[in-house]
Amino acid sequence: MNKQKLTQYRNWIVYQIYPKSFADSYGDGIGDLQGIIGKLDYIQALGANAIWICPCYPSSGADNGYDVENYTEIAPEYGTMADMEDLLSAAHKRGMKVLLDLVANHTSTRHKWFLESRKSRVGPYADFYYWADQPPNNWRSVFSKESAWIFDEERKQYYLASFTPTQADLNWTNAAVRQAMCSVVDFWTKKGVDGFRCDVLDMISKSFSLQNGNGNGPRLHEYIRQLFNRPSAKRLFTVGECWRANLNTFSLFCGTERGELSTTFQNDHRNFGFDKNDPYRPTPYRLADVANALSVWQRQTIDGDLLYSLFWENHDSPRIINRFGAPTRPYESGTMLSTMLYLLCGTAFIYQGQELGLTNSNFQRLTDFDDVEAKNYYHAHVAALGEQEVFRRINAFGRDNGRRMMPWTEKPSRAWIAHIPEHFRHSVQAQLTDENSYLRYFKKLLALRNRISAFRHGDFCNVSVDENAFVYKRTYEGETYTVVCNFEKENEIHGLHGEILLSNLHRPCPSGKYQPYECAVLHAK
Ligand code: TEU
Repeated sequence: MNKQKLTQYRNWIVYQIYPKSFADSYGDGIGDLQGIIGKLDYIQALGANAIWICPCYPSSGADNGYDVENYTEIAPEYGTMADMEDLLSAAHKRGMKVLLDLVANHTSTRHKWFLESRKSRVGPYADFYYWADQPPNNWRSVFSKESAWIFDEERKQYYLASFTPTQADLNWTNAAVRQAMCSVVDFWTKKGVDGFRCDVLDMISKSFSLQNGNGNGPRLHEYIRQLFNRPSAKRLFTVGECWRANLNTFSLFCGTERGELSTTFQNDHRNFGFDKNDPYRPTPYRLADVANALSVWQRQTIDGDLLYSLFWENHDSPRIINRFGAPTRPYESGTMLSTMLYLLCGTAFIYQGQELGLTNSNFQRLTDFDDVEAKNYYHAHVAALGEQEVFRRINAFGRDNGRRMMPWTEKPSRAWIAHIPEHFRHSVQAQLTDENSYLRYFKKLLALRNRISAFRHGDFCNVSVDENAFVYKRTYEGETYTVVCNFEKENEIHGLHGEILLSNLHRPCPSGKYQPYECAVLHAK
C-alpha cells in the first residue's frame, strides 16, 4: 500500500453486514444478497462508501459462516453467484466498494479438503491440516476452553481446531495450502471485489513449541505477503483481524513499504471493562483510559503513515452503548461515543444497527441464544454462577447482541433468531422520520466527516483528557476543529471557542456546563 492509497483509504467508511441478520428479501427469516442490494441506497445515504459482507459461502453452520465448506460459492440461503455479481455491479454503479470475508485460518470439517485429508496419511490433501498422533501442546479452543486437538476416528489422529471442533486449522506450512488460498483471493478479485477482511489472520502461522501461543508464528509476515504482495492483489483493500498486533508490531502488518495489509483491527481502545481471563465477566473501566488509548494510536499512526481502523462494534461484540455508554441514556452516550471515534484519523467501520443506537438483549432463556460461544459459556459456568448471573454476563458480552435482525420497520417479521422487541421501537422507518433521532444524528456526523477534510486527513492533537472529558483537535490546511466529549457526569468545560458545527444536545454555545455524555464539534474562527 503506497502513500496515495493511505490517503484514499482514510476517506473510506465501511459498513459491516452480517448477512444472516441484515435484510431478508425472500421472507424466510434469513437475510440474503438481494436484501443487501435493496439496502445499498440506505447505506450510501448514511454516508458509507464501502460494505464488508461477513462470510456468505456454504457453511456447516456451527459458527455462522466462519466454518466455510466452499470458498468460491454462495450459500443457497443467501442466493446465487449471479446475485453476488448483481451486488457487485449495483455497488460499483453507486461508486461503492465491496469487501468480502476471507477465512484463511480454518475450514469446515465438511470442506472437501478436509474430507480428503482425513481419508489418508498420503495423497495431495494429507498435509492440508495439522495432524498428530498425540496433542503436541496444551492449546485450547477459543470457544470452549477444551483441548483444541480433536481425535478423528477415520484417520486415527488428532487435528487442530482452534475454534469449534468442526473448524479445522489449515496447515499453512504446506505450500499447497498457501497456493489454494491465493487462488481463493484471485477468484474473487477477478469477480471484481475490492478487498477482504481477513479473519484471525495472525493465527495462520503458529509456534507449536510455545505452550500458549497459537498465532503470531515465525512465518506470519511471509504468508501475508504471499497472499497479497502479488500484482493481481495490489489493488485490494485488506484489513486483517490481528488481535495480537500492538503499538510495536502494527507497522509490520501495514507499513506502506511492507506489501502486506492496508490496516488491521486491534483492540487497545476496547480492552477495558472485562476480565482478561474471563471476557464475559465485567470489571470497572474509565472512559479516560479508552480516550487515552485512541489518542496514543492516533499519534502513532499519523506519524508513522499507517492506516488506523476506527471501530466500536462488530459481529462478535456487544453494543457500544452497553459497553462504554449508559443504557439509561442511550441517545446521549451513544452519540457522544460515535462522535469521539468517527472524527479521528483512519478508515471508519460501522457495524449494522450501530447507526440506530441498538442496545443489548436481556434474555433469560438459553433458547433465545444461538451463538456457540455463549452456549458453551452457559454450560461451563451455570453451576458455579447460577442462572441469573450467567445470563447477565451473556447478555452483557455475548456475540448474539450484534446478530439480531435489523429492525427496518416497526413490525418484527419472521426471523432465524429471537428478536429484541425494544429494537423495533428504534426501527429505521421510525428514526428516519424523527428529526431528533439517533440515526439522524449519526448521518450528520458522517456527513461532517465526509465534508471536512480535516477529519480524514488532518493532524490530531489531544487537548485534554481527564476523569471528566476528552477534548481533541484536528487541523488541516490552516483550519482547526475541536471535538469535545463529556463523560458520565455533569461538568464545566471552559476556554472553548468557535462556531458549533454539531452538538448532540443542540447546545448553543461552546463553553460552560456540559450535561452527562454531551458532545460538540467546533470550528475555530
Ligand atoms: O473472531 C475471532 C475472535 O476474535 C473471536 O473468537 C473472539 O475472541 C470472540 O468472539 C470474543 O467473544 C473471528 C470471527 O470474527 C468470529 O465471528 C469467528 O467465530 C472466529 O473468528 C472464528 O472464525
